[in-house]
Amino acid sequence: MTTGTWKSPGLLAFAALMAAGALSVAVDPALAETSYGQSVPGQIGLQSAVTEVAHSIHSFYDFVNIIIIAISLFVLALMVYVMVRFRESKNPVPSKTTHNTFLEVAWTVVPILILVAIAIPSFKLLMLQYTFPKPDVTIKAIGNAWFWEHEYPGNTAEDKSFIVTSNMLTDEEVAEKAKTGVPAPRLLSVDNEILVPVNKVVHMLVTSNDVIHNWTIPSFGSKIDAVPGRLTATWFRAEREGIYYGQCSELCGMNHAFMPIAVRVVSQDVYDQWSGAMKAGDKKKAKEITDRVALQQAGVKSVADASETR
Ligand SMILES: [Cu+2]
Repeated sequence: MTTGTWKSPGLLAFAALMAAGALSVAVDPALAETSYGQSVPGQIGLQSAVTEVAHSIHSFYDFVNIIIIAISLFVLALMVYVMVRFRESKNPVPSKTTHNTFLEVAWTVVPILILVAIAIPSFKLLMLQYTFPKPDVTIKAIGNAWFWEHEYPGNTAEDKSFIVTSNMLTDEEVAEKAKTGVPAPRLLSVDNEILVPVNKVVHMLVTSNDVIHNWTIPSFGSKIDAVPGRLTATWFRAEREGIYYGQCSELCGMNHAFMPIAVRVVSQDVYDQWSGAMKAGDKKKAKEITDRVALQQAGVKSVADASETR
């Protein structure tokens, strides 16, 4: 390998990386707003956070990124220095030095300190994810090949349990739903969304009926395996109303890519109406409530209004 050929492409690639980094800082605020709950074309970075855990994941991600960039720049500077300072024409007789106690101690201790600096916030984040606050709502998510069921357990004879079965919308169904004015992203929208109240602690108990799936909502910072015969759990307290999408995140088979999860965060009042209708077995009314709140959250007053803006 000759020095002349690889140095410049390396620097070019680095410059491109830096340019990409600068771009990500300058993301359009409108784009950031729509990236709640799903990714959007042209987006760089993570989906917007709406829970304490997701906010912490984002800060940790940013913190580690700063360390990574600092180390990369430091190593690059050292390499450039060595290449210039010790090039053959300037330094024809290389030094035979093999040991330097100060340097050897430094390059052992400094990485240890960096790892400790990363480990402390990392363990804090793990503690936050696995310390479950008292639940307001508990839901059991069941993975199936290839759709999700969500069971809302009841406590008494009147407080009946109910199950929401969510299948992905086909392209035709997406086109049909878009006519109502409700945004229906392809491969993410489902026929029956689950509703949860805003600013309330939700425990999601997760299991599977067949193979290993994974229950994930990026904006909640939730990701947990759904293992047959076992119960795993995650929790979230969504601080913003809206629709939040996720996808099965464990390679589970043929239709792995086609079993999305859609969680709609609504006011306590709407949640009570919806769960009341579901408990009473009135799926039609529950669907009407979901459609109405979906239109409101999409900023559409009525179907007529939606076709006007189109
Ligand atoms: Cu799956």
